[in-house]
Order: sequence, then C-alpha cells, then structure tokens
Amino acid sequence: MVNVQNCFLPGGSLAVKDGDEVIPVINRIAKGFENVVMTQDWHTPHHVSFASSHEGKKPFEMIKLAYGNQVLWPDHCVQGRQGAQIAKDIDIPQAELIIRKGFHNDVDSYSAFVEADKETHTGLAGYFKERGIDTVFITGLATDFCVAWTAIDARHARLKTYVVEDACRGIDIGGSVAKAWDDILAAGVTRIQSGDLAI
Ligand code: VGL
Ligand code: ZN
Repeated sequence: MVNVQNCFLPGGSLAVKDGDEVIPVINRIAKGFENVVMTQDWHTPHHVSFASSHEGKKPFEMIKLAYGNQVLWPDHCVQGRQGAQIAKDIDIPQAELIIRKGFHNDVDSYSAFVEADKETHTGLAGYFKERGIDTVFITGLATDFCVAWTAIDARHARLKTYVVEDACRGIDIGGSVAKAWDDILAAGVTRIQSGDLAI
C-alpha cells in the first residue's frame, strides 16, 4: 500500500482527487493478504522536491537536478507531522513493514525500491527476497507517481507485479495517468480490479 497519507487525501496539501475512495477498497482486499507492506512519503522540512525550497518556483513546475527532471510539489509529508501520518481509517493491523522514503533532503523517491538518483536502494527488494515473496499487488496513491514508479521497480526486482486499479487514484498533470499506465504495462505489470481478487 503506497502513501495513503493525510497530505494526499482531500483537504491535504497535495490532495489526490478522490484519494479517500481507495481506503475502503484497500481495507477490504488487505484482509486476504498475510504480508502487507505500507510505504510512507517522509520528507525533510525543506526537501528538494518542494517548490518552497527553490526561490521563485511554484508547485507543479519542473526543474533539473543532478539526477534528472524533478516536478516541484507543494510542501507535503514532512517527517513527524500530521500530514505524513497514514490515513486513520486504514485498518490493516497485520501489516508488518512500513517503509519510509524520500527522507534524503536532496533526492526524491517516488519508488519504494530505489530513490530518484536510480542508485540508492531502500532495501525493499532484499526484504521480499529474504522472505521468499515473489509476487506483489500494489495499491494506493498516486497512480501516476509513487504507484507507477514502485510497480516498474518491482518488475526490475523480478517480482510478479499487479496494480489494483480501483485501489489507486492519480494526481493527473498533463495526461500523466494515461502515460503512467502505458509505462506500467510496458514494464510487464498486470492491471487488475479489486473484484478480480477472490477476497
Ligand atoms: C507522490 C508526488 C510527491 C505520490 C509523492 O505519492 O505519488 N507524488 N510525492
Ligand atoms: Zn513526496
């Protein structure tokens, strides 16, 4: 479950349209899974991905950083703040791992596996490997950023990968949801609906 955090819900600082609608779907299907990993976007207060960290820049503009293009966002998911908390209505008590990401001040991390510099690994691939887990079902926010990058990197980690479409919502800037689906499917990920799961 990717980033179902207050900042990404309606009323949050980087609200994903209808982001709260994923919660009942995720709670329902999670009951059918023994092993659940949650991710939590977890930024420093003046993180490089925040427009406010760059003089004269506004949210949703793009800049070039050492590791490539970076979309600038409103301040969101600052470490320890209320907005960074996992949505209170998420009810998955059996979840065993919460992986935080985006905590290096100068590097963003949409993916739960590898940071945006493409070389700093979070350890999640090793966790799955050591636990003998070879298949993942991805849900959460946002389809076109953290879900997409996580799904594509899950394939790079040789996991059989499903994205549960109705358990995700997107930010959608300039057609980014459609493009994300093209990239997700091209990486060998399977798109399913929560109803396809026998839960
Ligand atoms: C996300 C933008 C910035 C996401 C996180 O969860 O998709 N998007 N940080
Ligand atoms: Zn972020």
